[in-house]
Amino acid sequence: MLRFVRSLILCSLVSVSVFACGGSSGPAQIAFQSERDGDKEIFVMDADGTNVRQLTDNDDWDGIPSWSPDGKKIAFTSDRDGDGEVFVMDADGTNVRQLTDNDVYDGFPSWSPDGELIIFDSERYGDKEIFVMDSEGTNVRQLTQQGGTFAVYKP
Ligand SMILES: [Ca+2]
Ligand SMILES: [Ca+2]
Ligand SMILES: [Ca+2]
Ligand SMILES: [Ca+2]
Repeated sequence: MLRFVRSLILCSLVSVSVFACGGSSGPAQIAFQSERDGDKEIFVMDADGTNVRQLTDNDDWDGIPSWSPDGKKIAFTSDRDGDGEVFVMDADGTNVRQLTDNDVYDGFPSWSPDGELIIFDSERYGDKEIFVMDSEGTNVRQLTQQGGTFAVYKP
């Protein structure tokens, strides 16, 4: 019986720890876009609306944030190079990397549940279609042929 109770306690501890480590290793957080500084920027706040932090800061359009499943990165859309591109940054706003690079709209990124892939919209061949790429921006494949946008993975 004692052993059973011990394993129950251990299980609870492990569950709590996994839960706390999952997502963003801490309290639940929310990423969002806001125009409060005059143009669109990405912000993060705690789930109760407190502790708001601004992650992007420029005069361009930054929005449509998407958390990586491990909570460590945020993919987003920005037109800072003149048209929409998909970018990814660390969850504190540092280490910004551009994943797409062309002269037409790319945006609305969404992470696959395993964190390996990002789906997004692109007008690179005309109408908006859904594409997928590795989370480093390589190996781009087109998924739709007859138009598509705002794609999201099932969790
Ligand atoms: Ca700004
Ligand atoms: Ca901005
Ligand atoms: Ca683009
Ligand atoms: Ca561009």
